[in-house]
Amino acid sequence: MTYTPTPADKFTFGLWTVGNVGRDPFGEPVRAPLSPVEIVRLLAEVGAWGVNFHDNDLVPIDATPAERDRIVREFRAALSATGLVVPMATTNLFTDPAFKDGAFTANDPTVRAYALQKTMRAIDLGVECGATTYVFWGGREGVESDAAKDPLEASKRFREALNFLCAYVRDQGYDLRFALEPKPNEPRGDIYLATVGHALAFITTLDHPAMVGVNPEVAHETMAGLNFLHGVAQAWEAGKLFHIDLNDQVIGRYDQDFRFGAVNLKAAFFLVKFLEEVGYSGSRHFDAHAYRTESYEGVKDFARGCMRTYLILREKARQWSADAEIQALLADLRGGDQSTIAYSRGAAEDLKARDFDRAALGARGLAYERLDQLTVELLLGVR
Ligand code: DIG
Ligand code: MN
Ligand code: MN
Repeated sequence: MTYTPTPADKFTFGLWTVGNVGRDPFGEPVRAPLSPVEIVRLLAEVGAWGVNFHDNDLVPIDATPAERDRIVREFRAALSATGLVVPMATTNLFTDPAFKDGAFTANDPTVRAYALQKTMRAIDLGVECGATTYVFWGGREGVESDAAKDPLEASKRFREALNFLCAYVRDQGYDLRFALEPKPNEPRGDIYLATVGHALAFITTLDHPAMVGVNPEVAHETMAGLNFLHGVAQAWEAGKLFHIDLNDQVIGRYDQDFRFGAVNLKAAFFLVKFLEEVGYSGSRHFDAHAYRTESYEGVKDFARGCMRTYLILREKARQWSADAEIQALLADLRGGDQSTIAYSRGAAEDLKARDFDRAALGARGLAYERLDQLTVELLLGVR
């Protein structure tokens, strides 16, 4: 196995990921900025399939229409020359000071209107470059103090904005689906729609819920102390896993956006196993960046590492499913009558009358230690 990425693997990176210049709250940039064209070429060199962007990753917020057209023309020429595609686009509604109190949920109605304008223009740009998924990460949609904003009013504003933008996409006839990306906090003290669960519930309240899904991110659910796979599985079951942001994160820390698999290999393994087993066909998007210590050669190591780890874990998942001892344990654990009890009055009466040997139910050893150790040993390469 060479673990070399191919277009069929659908690995994507945002312009902002490998283009991250290493600025952090305590330090200035350590890497010179790369142009969108240079980033496309870097991603082609490491074997990515696609590239995503926020509007202002590609077109500076104060660019003239002529500059915008030139930048887009050069970017699309680089895409044609390298074969990279643009599956996803999104709006930067979090950097400019105008959005310091949020965009769609800002208390100032003029800010909310400007956010809609900026998003419509960014949607046009994304569609022009071929995007079919549009992500909404509400990085500033939140509060430091609940004195500042009524959560019910904020939810109503968020809904109105998404309903307006869904109607815009339908009116334009765009082939575009929206994916909400939850995060519990940072940069705001608390961010609305904090987890996948919050977002899935919110989607049901929209005018066009079929157009809207989720874009779960490993680091964000992990920051909330949650099991990322469980949120992804619930989104998948609901038909709402429209996109996914892969990276890694130490629980309880700021958003680290580490290289995929850099922290919790077992969690990454079960995630890859799930995505491959259910046949997830969307982008494998790495929303992550290299350590601040790295040169651009290190950034390429970062990007290659994200993809290699995914491919290695995909192969490990195949081994796990073919491992006779693991599968025998699973057969034993999951064996027996698994049929569901469909309700009928007779079924209810039979169940109420049934004798259970509660002691026997509690006495059985389930061999999860053996099963997990075999999994760990497979991941450690000794099986
Ligand atoms: C941060 O995790 C967010 C932004 O980078 C972007 O809006 C979204 C798309 O990956 N993720
Ligand atoms: Mn993140
Ligand atoms: Mn993300």
